[in-house]
Amino acid sequence: MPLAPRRLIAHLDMDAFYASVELLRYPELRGQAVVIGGGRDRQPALQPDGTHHYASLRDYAGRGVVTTCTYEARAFGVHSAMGLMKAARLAPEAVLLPVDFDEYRLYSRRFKDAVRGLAPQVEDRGIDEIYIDLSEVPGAQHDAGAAAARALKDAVFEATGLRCSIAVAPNKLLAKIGSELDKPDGLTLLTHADLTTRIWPLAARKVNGIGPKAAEKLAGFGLHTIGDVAAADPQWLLANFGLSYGAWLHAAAHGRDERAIVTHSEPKSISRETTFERDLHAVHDRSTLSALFTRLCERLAGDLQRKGYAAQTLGIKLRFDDFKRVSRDVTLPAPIADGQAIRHAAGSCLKRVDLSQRLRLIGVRATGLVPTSDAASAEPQAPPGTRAAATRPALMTHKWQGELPFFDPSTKT
Ligand code: TTP
Ligand code: MG
Ligand code: MG
Repeated sequence: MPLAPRRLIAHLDMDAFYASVELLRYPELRGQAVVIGGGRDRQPALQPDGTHHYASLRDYAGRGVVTTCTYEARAFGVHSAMGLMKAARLAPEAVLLPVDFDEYRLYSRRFKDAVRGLAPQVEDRGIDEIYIDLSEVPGAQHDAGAAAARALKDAVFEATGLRCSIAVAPNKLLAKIGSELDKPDGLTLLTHADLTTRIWPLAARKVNGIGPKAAEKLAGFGLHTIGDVAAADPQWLLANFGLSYGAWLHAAAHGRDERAIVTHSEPKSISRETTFERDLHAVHDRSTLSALFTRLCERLAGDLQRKGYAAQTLGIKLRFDDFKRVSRDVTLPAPIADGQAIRHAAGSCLKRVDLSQRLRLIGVRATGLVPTSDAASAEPQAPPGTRAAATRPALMTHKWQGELPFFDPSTKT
């Protein structure tokens, strides 16, 4: 029987991700200290001569924080989550750019697609990082994944113009630590033999799973590095950190981690929201609101159906003209995915809110998602009962009697 291939797990993390995406748009800022933070109203002004006028960090006043920054800004000590005012003292000359999540999401999708094109076993870990199982990628076993990692970096650059750092290791834990070791533009190969030299000297906090609290507690016992934790008596760890976390600490510090790559994850919620161009009132703008709300529900239904889910719980979110937020939800006897049913359920939530104030924003959210079976979604005649429940849910937490505040669900909009 052939031997099982050695596990080769890569962790890929984009370099200064948001800042690097901004540099694609403003290439003249390359090489400069650039800090990302603050709202959309701080877009660089386009001058008549076609150049941009950038906001300088020194002029910033407010309570915003640094989202991320270029490596040039990091050289001054600036880092993510630092107050912008403090950052301005460290790097007054830095350029301040606002965040643009839509753009980052677009590039996130692009780099992930580029990776999947070469290595399909990908686990999504957020906007700028992924794990990739390279164990079965052709040739990877011959050079510990070096050529595959190189090819991934090139593919990401070709698809996005962005650099990333990759580490290939025997497991996720070591790969995650490794991708930071040679940032930016790093390519790091780690084996268990590197544990003592490259991993043990690092701060315990570098282990994904040792958060600030655990790190503080460890430090209280004089355990600062991963090596310190590795050297600690395992029984002592169990006694002080609990059976499960203590055992995990011991294994992690020794570089042991058997977790598989999870290529498919179920979304926790799907939502849609809209901010109005002008604040709307439930009575005075009844028909406009009703139409917008129906449309929102239909779009949510479209999202659910496209992704193959039905929702057990439906919720609404409102923001009023004074920015106060309110949310309500309702749990249904059977999951729904149909626009009309969603509209009914969302309408019932709305009825439970005092709507005397003007609204800025309205949102609908589906949670308790259950995958609709292929058969049910392909077959228009779903089993009896399912469909009836789907179009007219009997609500568990709220009854339908009485008048709805500003729209009648039967009104066509
Ligand atoms: P990171 O990967 O932690 O940081 P980075 O990509 O900016 O820099 P590098 O990996 O080269 O060290 O985070 C990815 C993005 O997530 C980052 O560009 C901005 C965002 N982010 C926040 O919004 N808040 C934070 O506190 C951090 C750390 C990141
Ligand atoms: Mg990153
Ligand atoms: Mg990251």
